[in-house]
Amino acid sequence: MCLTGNEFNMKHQDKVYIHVDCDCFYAQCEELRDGNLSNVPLGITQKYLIVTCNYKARARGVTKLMSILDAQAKCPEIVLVDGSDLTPYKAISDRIMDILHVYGNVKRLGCDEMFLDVTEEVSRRLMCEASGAYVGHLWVPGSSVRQDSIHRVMDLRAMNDEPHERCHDMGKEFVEKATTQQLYVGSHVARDIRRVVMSATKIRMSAGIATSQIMAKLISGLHKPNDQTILLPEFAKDFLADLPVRAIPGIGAVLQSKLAAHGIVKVSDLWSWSQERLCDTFGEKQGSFLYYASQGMDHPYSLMTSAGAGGFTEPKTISLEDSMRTCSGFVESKALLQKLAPDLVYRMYTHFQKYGTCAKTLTVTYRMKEAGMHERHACSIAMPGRIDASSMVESALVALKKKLREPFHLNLLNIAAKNFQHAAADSIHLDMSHDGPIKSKRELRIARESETICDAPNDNDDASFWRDLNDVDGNNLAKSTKIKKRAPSRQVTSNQRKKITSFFQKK
Ligand code: TTP
Ligand code: MG
Repeated sequence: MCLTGNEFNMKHQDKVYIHVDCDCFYAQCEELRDGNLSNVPLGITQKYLIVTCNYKARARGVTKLMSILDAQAKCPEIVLVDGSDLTPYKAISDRIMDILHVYGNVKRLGCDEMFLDVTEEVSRRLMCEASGAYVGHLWVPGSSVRQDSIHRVMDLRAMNDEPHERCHDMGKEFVEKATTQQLYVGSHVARDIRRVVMSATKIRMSAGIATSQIMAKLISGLHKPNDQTILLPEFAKDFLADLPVRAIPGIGAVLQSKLAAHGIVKVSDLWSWSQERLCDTFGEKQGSFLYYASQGMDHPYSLMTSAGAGGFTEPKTISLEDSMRTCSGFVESKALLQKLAPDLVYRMYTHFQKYGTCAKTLTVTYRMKEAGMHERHACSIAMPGRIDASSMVESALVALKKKLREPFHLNLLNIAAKNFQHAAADSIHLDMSHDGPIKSKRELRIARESETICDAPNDNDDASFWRDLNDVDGNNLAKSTKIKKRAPSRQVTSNQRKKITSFFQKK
């Protein structure tokens, strides 16, 4: 924690990380189910939004998180498939995780993106052969980067191909540097991984290869779809300089506005701030995170550990949430909690089986209807001794009653299991007798769900940046009924959904 940036950088520069991210993930999953969907512009919907779309639809101007209405205006023949049941996507995601383990320690970031520490695999390969050439793309200063859509600051794409003569003409000395060689070999590992995933699951993915996780993630989408990019550490600051701070994974809307209040808009604006000043202004955890991130380095907290079964890093939080137009009073809150709780119990159960730990704290987070979209309030309570859906609902209500007085109107409710501690199997009372996960999920149409991998400073986690983004259009909620009626969407029936689920599980 007290290492200076340079000391830390020197210690970690010999690492090789690959960040992989599936291309239009839900859309690819649906195309696998029904091959005909590959030939048409396809949008996957949740509520009133296109959560993703295939690249045919993107070529027509449709983007992730566009409203259905806007997407239909851009591309009237778009085929829409409801993507609110995440079960088939999770099944495919799990299969990809299993494959990646062969190549090194893996950390799951979201359902379609993972980090791999391939340092050992690279060293093994380097012992046999040096690599004079990389595969895929190499980012060099001077290549421009653009934001893929107005809704997603962090989705970066290369504007033009890198000037090839510059990549290949960087000098023998440069190419022979140990880090360059490692990353070049890393690019071969990334290509192999993408090929194996493709042949085993038919899913295309893109990758970023760098000496830090943060840079690997930032560059992995530059040449989407189905391609990969290397970033050498000496170019990290050139790459970062003009990026808006919000593009940094871990900087959510809340932190972005705090930074803006201090005149920090671009990443390079952070460079004139010392680590001490950042910590004094934004707090120890957030300040040091900002310092490392602005240099393109991983914060020590976020580094991959081999903790957890099979090399998985144990999630620190399991949370489920739903947003709605209005949820008024405790009776309606209870009804909503009753929908969320069974799935949380199920997730705690699978978590316990995998890691042998059980959450001690239950946190309920809510957003008042009249409040700004990033203004959330949280209240916590001890996890009930016997963990079943109804006692979880009762505990959550007790927590809410400490904070709220009727009348009140919410438009978002989240319940989270936190503070996981080791527990003996006979001391845990997890009862799922009321609801199985599939049943609850189908009924629920959970807007989003998340497993937060690391304890992140405030809004510094992937789940929250998805959440924030989905909320960007939150004030369009009122339109949703109208849209649904007008949309000639090809919705999947529950029978079809059953077939899809068993199809993916068999594969
Ligand atoms: P992304 O990786 O952001 O998107 P993508 O894989 O569809 O497209 P890309 O080629 O640009 O990577 O997210 C993965 C999946 O998560 C996506 O297929 C749909 C879902 N998703 C949400 O449910 N809510 C969101 O806000 C976003 C951005 C994605
Ligand atoms: Mg993706």
